[in-house]
Amino acid sequence: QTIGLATTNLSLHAPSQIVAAIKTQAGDMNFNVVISMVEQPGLAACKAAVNSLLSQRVDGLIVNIPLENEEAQAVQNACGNVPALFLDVSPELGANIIIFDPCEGARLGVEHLIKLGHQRIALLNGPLTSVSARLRFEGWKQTLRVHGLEAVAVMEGDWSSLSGYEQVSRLLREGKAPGGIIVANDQMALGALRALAEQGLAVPADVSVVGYDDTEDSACFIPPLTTIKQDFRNLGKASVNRLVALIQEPGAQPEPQILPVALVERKTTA
Ligand code: IPT
Repeated sequence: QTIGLATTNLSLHAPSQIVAAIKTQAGDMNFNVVISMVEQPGLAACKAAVNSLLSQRVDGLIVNIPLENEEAQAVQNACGNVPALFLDVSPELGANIIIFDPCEGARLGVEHLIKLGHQRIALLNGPLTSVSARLRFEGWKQTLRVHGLEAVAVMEGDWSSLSGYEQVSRLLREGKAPGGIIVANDQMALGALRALAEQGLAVPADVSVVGYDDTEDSACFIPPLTTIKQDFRNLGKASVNRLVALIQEPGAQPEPQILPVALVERKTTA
């Protein structure tokens, strides 16, 4: 049997590691995986990807594309009787979803810096068109508020390391070096580390940096990155197991499944 996997841009580290994990688990369960990658954001491209998978007669679909609730609903409808599982949607979506806990991930990063004594904290968002980027941003702001703080700067990148480099370079050129920067993913944190190094700022002595994802390379950044771990292997296992169960029992009640995240303390915070 075959699993259809519709995915966002695979040149990004997290989605490619998610696909790898899904492929491994599917192989272990004797399922094929066919992949369709969208190059454009938005519903039209996602629907085209899903339709191309459906036309290949897949038995179930995993969708790792950021979708608003109405968009996910439309994709779900397009799937008809073929079960679909969503990985990048709001926890409020009433469908089959598996996501990492965004509130917990955001809280862990902010509280880690606050415990180290930081008060001047800057935020580097992912693209706010992405529901996951918005949920992380909301979680950061809420945790800061609980501690009587507000971000000293808010930036927005596009998940790429280059965007992280550009955003943090600009902030530093304006002479606004914060005590800590919380970044929405490890790739942008990589760019942030380069920007800080170029401006002669030491990490973590002058500025602390917290990433998000814990992708395979993050332990080899200079310095090794402190980050929020989303266990992509675990996501791969959970999503294939869940989809296979849905294929075998299509009538099951839709359920949100929230996976835990964890702070991984390395060398970019002090
Ligand atoms: C999310 C990653 O955290 C982020 O780094 C980026 O790669 C993004 O995906 C791409 O859409 S993980 C996702 C399952 C919310």
